[in-house]
This record gives sequence, C-alpha cells and structure tokens, in this order.
Amino acid sequence: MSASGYSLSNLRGIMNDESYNRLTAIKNDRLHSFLAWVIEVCEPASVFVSTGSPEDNEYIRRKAIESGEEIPLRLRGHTVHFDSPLDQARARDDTAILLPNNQRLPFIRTKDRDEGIKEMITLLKGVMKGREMLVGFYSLGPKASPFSVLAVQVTDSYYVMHSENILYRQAYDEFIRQGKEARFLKFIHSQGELNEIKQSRNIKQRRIFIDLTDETVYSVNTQYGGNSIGLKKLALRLTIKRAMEEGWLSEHMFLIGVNGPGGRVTYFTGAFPSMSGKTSTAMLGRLVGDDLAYLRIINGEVKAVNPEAGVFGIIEGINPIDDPLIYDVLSKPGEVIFSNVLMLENGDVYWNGKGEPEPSSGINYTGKWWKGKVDEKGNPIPPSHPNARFTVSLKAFSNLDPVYDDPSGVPVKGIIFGGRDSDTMVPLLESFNWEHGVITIAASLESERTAAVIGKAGEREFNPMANLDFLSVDLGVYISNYLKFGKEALNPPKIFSVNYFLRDENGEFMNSKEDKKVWLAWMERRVNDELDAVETPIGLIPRYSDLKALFEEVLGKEYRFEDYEKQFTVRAGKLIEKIDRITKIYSEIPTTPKVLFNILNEQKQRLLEIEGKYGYVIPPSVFDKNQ
Ligand code: SPV
Ligand code: MN
Repeated sequence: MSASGYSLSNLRGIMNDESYNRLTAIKNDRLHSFLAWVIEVCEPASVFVSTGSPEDNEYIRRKAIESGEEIPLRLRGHTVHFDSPLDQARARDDTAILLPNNQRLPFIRTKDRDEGIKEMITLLKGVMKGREMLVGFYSLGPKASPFSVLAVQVTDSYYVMHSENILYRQAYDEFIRQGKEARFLKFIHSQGELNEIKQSRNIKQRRIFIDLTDETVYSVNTQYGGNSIGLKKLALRLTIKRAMEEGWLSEHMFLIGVNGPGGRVTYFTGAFPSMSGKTSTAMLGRLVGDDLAYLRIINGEVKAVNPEAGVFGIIEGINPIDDPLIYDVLSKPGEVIFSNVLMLENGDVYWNGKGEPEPSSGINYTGKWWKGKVDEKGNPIPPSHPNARFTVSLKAFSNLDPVYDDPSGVPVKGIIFGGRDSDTMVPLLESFNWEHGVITIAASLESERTAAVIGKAGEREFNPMANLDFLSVDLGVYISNYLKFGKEALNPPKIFSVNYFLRDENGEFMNSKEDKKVWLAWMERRVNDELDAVETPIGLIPRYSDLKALFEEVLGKEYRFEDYEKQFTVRAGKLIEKIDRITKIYSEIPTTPKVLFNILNEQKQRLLEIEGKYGYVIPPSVFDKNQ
C-alpha cells in the first residue's frame, strides 16, 4: 500500500465540515494519508467520522436498521443480523497473512505481500460507490494503560461499526491526545455487493488479508463478525506479532476472577478452541473477558487485561438452566445484536437449545424458514446456525468484575488450557512448572473441530494455545517467546489442562457440565498453596479426598471413588500416541526450541515406564502414596 502523497486536502471534498473537523483535530499525517488513500480506492459517496459519542453511536444504530443490515426485534434495543449461508463462520481458506518475498510460515496460510495487496486493491476498487464510509477510533484494552493498542476501523457496514461500538472502547480522545505519536492498527472492511436480504453476495471473492508490515488488515465480501469486525480476530493476528516483538503475550483467552474462601479473588486466564466450554467457564467467575487477553510482566508480576469491552458469544445451547447469566442478558431489553438466529413473527428470537419447543416457522439466515426446510443437498436447515451469535456489552453482565477497565490489569495466577478430547487427557491436570505446561499442555493442545470454522466438524486438530487460527508468526518462535515470558516473571502463573469432553466406553460424557465448577475451585486452591496434589508422569492431578470435599462444598454432591478412578485414569497408551503426533509436527518446524523435544521425550519415557509396569491404562490410586 502506498499512502504517501495523499494529504488532508484530498479529504476535503468528500465529507461534511463536521467530519472534516473531527479528522483535522487529530494531528497525525499517517492517519490522514491512510484515510485519503482508502477513499481514493473505495470511492465512497460520503464519509462519516465517528467520535464514539452517544449521538454518533445512535446514528450508527439507526442507520444499521434503515439500511436493512439489522432488523429491530420486539424487545427494546434488540436487533437481528443475518450473514449469508456461505458466510457463517471464520473463513480459513480465504484468510492469509501477507509476507514480503513470498515468505512461508508453518501452519499459516500466507501470501506474497505485493500480490495480496494488488488483488485487494482490485477487489476494493470503487467498492463503496454510492455508500457511506464509516471511520471509528478504538482502544484495545483500557485506555491510557501500558496494555492499550489503538486502532482505526474503516467500513461500509453499519452492522460492523455497531458491533465494534458495543465490543470495544472508544478512543477518539486518545487519538487527539497522542496526535502524531499515535501508533495504531488499521482495518479496512467492505461487505461488497449485497443481495436483496442485505447479505454479501460475492462470497467467492471473500478475502481477508493481514499485512503485518503495515499493521493493516483488509477484509472484503464478508459480513460474519469473525471475518469483518477488525478489532476482534483480525487485530489478534497483528497483536500476536507486536507481542512477540515486545515480549508480551496476545492470547485467545478468557480472563476471570475466581471466588475463593473468605472473599479471596484469584485471576485466571483460559484458552479453549471455539465452542469447547470457554464461555461457560468464563461465566462461572467474575467476568473480565470471555475471549481475548493481553498478558504483560509488570514489575515482575504477570498482569492481564481484556482488549475487548463486550462479548460476541455463541448462542446455541444457552438456556436458563445451564447459562442463567447469559440467558438473563439476552432476555431483557438492552442493546443486543443477535446474528443468524431464528426471528419469529412476534419479533422474538429462537435459537437451538434455548430450552423452548422448536417453532414451526420464522426467518433465518436462509430467508423464510419452516420446520423440515432442507438445503440444496437435502440436508435439514436448523432454525439457527450452530455458530449463531449474540453481541452485547460486558456491562450487561451481572457478574462483571469492576476491575475490568483497570489500566494496570489484574494479576494472573493460573492459565487454563482446554480442548475437546474424548479419549486422551484427564479432566484436570496441573503442570510441574511453566516450561512443562507450555510444552506438554499448551503447545500440545489438540481439539476436535467445531462449527466455529468452515469445514467438517469432529476431526481432531492440532491447536497450540487454542491460537493456531490466529497465529501470524513462526510457531517455533512463538513458543520460545512463551518460554521466555515465564522465565522473566518472578512467579509465573501455574498452568492447568482441563478436558470437559472425556467419554466412557459407551460414548457417554464422563463428567457433568457443572463439574467444571469443582475443577475451578481446585485450581483456585492450588494456586493459593492450599492443597496437595498427586504426582503422575504427566503432571499433578487432584487427590480424591480433596475433590470429594469440593464436590460436596461446591455442588452439594457426592463424588464417588469409582468415578474418580475412571475419570483420572492415566491413559498411557493414548498419551504416548499423542506425544508422538506432537513430536512429529514440531520436528518439521526448524525453529522449534530443543527443550520442547527434551520435555516431550522425558514425558514419553515416564509413560513408557509405567505402561511397562501397570499396563495401557492406569488408575490414579496407583500414584497416590497417601491413599
Ligand atoms: C471464535 O470463534 O473463537 C470466536 C468468534 O470467538 S470469532 O470472532 O468468529 O473468532
Ligand atoms: Mn474466540
């Protein structure tokens, strides 16, 4: 991209005085030349510069409805938006990291930078003709904080800007304050041509290109939030790169405070692939963030913030019994954007797993919907898409922790990694130390694929740190940065693994949904040095007597020894197979730190030894010397 040579005077004609004055109040040439360039390429009819004031946000809400991108619902503040049936999730195959000279990175879709930008300019040329271009200013993370990352979003979609106004902190004032010093990420989005129900029409030309060199992301011919909302997963690619360069971590993690005995609050982050229990776990605590976290070492301590200020959450399965807090938020008046749910005639919405009888008709992302409707291939179309979402401010949640906007962040004492794993990992495990956890838990994370990305659900996928989809740097180097981060902290967080999806020989889940409350309680006590644990070849597991007491205390439930024995069986055979799979993957990445192979190999040797002694599956009592 060449933004030089453009100046404020190029902006004069296309916007009204108010927008022009708003821009000139920010004394930053790079911003002005960037916007002048986008205008020149996209050729909008007009430009609206938002300051994020209540009036400006109201304007965007109103235009989202007037343009037909959102439809108002019965409850005040509720709207629904529909993405194309071909645009219901993150589009991996259409997303690429642009790198100069056709450089490649393992596991990452890359594209030559010059070629990518050329293709993008062709797609963007005149794409906003007849439309209003919207410009918004945001901060990822609390403002005026060492964590804050500024960003500017350009889009021709009122829905996208409406979503960002809910999900991010407005930072027009910070741009003014920082003036020419302001460093910011740039996002250009166009939904492209729309069909009669306001869905992107040219999905075949959907492209999401991430230019690391210029910290700019281009997204075109798509509306689905994960592809279009610049500050969410598109920014994540840019901040992962920045974090690497600056020695911090930009992660796909929730951030919560867990209530402990005597009013104690202990903060945890948690990385889970999409649709693997992440949101429901986050809701068990004092909510700070549900999806993303920035972690930095400040005076030797690991601190974290949520870059976001809202939730773009999965709605399927949200019902008053399993997720009462979210259900409550979605059933009262207030600003909520529903996407890809079923809209009923009375202006209410229905989604799969809402805990109500399935309606017989309505409107969904495929247009008119009726029970029994099938797609071109004859497959039934559900009332709502499995990846249907809700967008809402954090402030709507009764469990929001008031520290969520603290510019100094919260101290992180534990990091939890979870995946969908039916047959290998125990339900709950603590690593021996930071390095062991980073390597055998985080970097070795595998999960069965879900509907959050386009493709076949159910296949086991390698997903280190649950961040692979968003990685923009060499995986080996990313892992080295993680290892270094822990070494620099005085007291690095403990690393845990959870697995809510373990199944028995009949294919039934071994744990109930509420067991995760007990796992959290155990972790909270472990990081506060209150409980012992049982050492196994793969790490530390809970002692039966401790879990029994916690099941009683937290759930008022009896926890049977035979359940413990089954759940916490060390599946040596499967675990060895997993180590072999992971070792093979990393052996093909030249930058993998040597210590990764050593630690995996040591673990494998420990497993082989006990397998030789006790067999393929070993009950936990074998390891508990105090039993
Ligand atoms: C996820 O899929 O991990 C999400 C939603 O949080 S998206 O914005 O699509 O990434
Ligand atoms: Mn996510």
